[in-house]
Amino acid sequence: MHPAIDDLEPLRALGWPDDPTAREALAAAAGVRLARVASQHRTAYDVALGPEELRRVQPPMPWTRPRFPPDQRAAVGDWVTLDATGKTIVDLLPRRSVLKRGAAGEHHRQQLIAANVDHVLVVVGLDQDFNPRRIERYLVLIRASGASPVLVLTKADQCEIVDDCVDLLAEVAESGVPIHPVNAKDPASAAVLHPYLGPGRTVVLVGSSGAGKSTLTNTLLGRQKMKTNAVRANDSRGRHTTTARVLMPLPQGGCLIDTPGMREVKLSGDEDVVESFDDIERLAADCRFRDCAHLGEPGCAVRAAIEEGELDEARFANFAKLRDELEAAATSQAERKAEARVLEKTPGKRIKDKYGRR
Ligand SMILES: Nc1nc2c(ncn2[C@@H]2O[C@H](COP(=O)(O)OP(=O)(O)OP(=O)(O)O)[C@@H](O)[C@H]2O)c(=O)[nH]1
Ligand SMILES: [Mg+2]
Ligand SMILES: [Zn+2]
Repeated sequence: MHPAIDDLEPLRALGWPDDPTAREALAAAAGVRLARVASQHRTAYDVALGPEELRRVQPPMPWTRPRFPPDQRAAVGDWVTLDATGKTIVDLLPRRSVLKRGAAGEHHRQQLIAANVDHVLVVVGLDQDFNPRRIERYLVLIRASGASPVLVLTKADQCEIVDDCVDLLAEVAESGVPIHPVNAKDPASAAVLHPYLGPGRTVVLVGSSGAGKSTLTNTLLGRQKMKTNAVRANDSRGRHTTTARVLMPLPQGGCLIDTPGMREVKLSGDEDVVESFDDIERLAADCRFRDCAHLGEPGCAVRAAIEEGELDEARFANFAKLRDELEAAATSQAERKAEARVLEKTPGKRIKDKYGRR
């Protein structure tokens, strides 16, 4: 058993769900103390042991090997157990959810954004940041995460067409995805988000730089913890003020993870694009060909819907783009995994490949 993990109450305040699945996972883990990853550094982690207690710890040896699978190293939000010294991570608990994206660059690598979150709050400014196509991308990523999406439209206090924007997004998001226009600076307005917060719960805020993630974080925390910065007047772009992902306990219990603004919302390869566009999927059932790609085949119900104005052409174009992008990412992902398996079996291979076979 875990002698030091008898008292789970401080951890519940940190978002520990304390349900049978979570307890089972904990019982199966090695290590003597449970903690939650609050931030990541080049080689070390800061973990929280309770709402008031942060500690710098080291990863276990295997994680430091270059070939160790990156998704099996801890990300912000992960639950880990520590050894008897309390200074080294021993085990990573199975994740209930993990939000990831394709890392920036051409290599189709994956980047973990946050683990064990219940809700992903997509923070979008009701200024020039507002872009339904980008929101569609976020929704595809979130669908694959195991967490639920919530759309938070900030700067509602500065926008005159809030209702129109909400209506527009209601067509983009699947039914059931909540949409909340807020003034992120105003606690009374941000209070609509309280149902997603509280003991045993975790939210992560994602969105472009300048959207108001840190402003909202400060308002929900009730203090100015995160630095914020004005956006550029001409295009509403932020200045990438937040530079690292960080998990913070909230006064009402539970945790919130603030993240740096995303320049690119790339698919990781593990998503399912069709699932997120259920309107297109429904139309496709009436296409003449089972495998219709809706690119000009005869008897295509999707093209017909576009011509009749029932389906937004721009939404379809985004769907087609995401579908291609997913295929490319998934192919690279599969190739990388196959290569890793070969390297695993023949440790000298990488060096031989690099310097030429002799
Ligand atoms: N009026 C108004 N201003 C807001 C609102 N939300 C954010 N802002 C302002 O928008 C600017 C950018 O906000 P930040 O919270 O720094 O944005 P961020 O998403 O954290 O940006 P990065 O850290 O760069 O990713 C700040 O000047 C905020 O005061 C809002 O709802 N209403
Ligand atoms: Mg920020
Ligand atoms: Zn078709």
